[in-house]
Amino acid sequence: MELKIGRAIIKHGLEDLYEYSDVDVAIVGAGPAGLTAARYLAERGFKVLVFERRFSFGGGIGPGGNMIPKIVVQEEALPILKDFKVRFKPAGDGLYTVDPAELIAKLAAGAIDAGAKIFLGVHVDDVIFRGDPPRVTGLLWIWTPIQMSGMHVDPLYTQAKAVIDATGHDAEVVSVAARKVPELGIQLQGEKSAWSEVSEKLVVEHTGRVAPGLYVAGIAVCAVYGLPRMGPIFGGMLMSGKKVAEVVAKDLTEMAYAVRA
Ligand code: 48F
Repeated sequence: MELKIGRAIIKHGLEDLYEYSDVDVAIVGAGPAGLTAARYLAERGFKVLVFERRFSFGGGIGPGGNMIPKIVVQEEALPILKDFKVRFKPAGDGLYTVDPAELIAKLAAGAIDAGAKIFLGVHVDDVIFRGDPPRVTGLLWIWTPIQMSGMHVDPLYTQAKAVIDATGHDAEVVSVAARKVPELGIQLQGEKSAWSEVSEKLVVEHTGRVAPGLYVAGIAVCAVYGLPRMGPIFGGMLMSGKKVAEVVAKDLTEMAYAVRA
């Protein structure tokens, strides 16, 4: 029996790793922005892979507001909650509260049911770039426990037509690209202190392409463009995830036409 269990895991697990070493879109981070983007891209027919460093979904959703188990979403983002069948309760002034566990579960299920693949326990370490002018063409990744051990183990590659940084406050993928591929011309501005209503709008406005092949969504947008942060209000994260999906879908469709022409 043990032989069969082990072989089932190795065979099917390695088949998945092989299959997803080449994707249309690689999203880093299974927080609200990454999962929302994954769903809207996968349902358009793109091959989507999400890398998540932890062994769980949801990023910053789980702790609610300073551990009180509710998060807030504003009216403009309700259509996204409805797409994912997430329930909400009016709190006045165009604000609604949502249960964090329900939001995590339904965002993840929505992304997976739309066809996105999620690999848990993966730390994305670096980008791959090609060409002059340069374009980001993929990622280097390593299992999180290996990364945490501090031992030098060479990572593996994933090729992607588009990479989305949805890594949260530190914008880890854009940061490494800015530092190690200066030819991309990325200048990280650093996140500013809180001004929630302004930042919720600016995050969505600035969501999109940072450099050829590289996109940013969610709170990582603040670190890239020097925008104020917000607190436990998540409508901007959901709308940013949806917007980056639209931008990437448009770019990849245009790329496909250009190749065929
Ligand atoms: O932090 P996170 O939830 O980012 P988000 O989707 O949403 C931000 C909100 O949670 C909150 C906020 C809203 O008002 O301010 O902070 O923009 O999710 C980011 C996910 O990316 C993973 C991390 O574990 C988290 O689940 N992550 C970060 N760096 C890496 C990574 C990495 N290098 N490789 C893989 N996963």
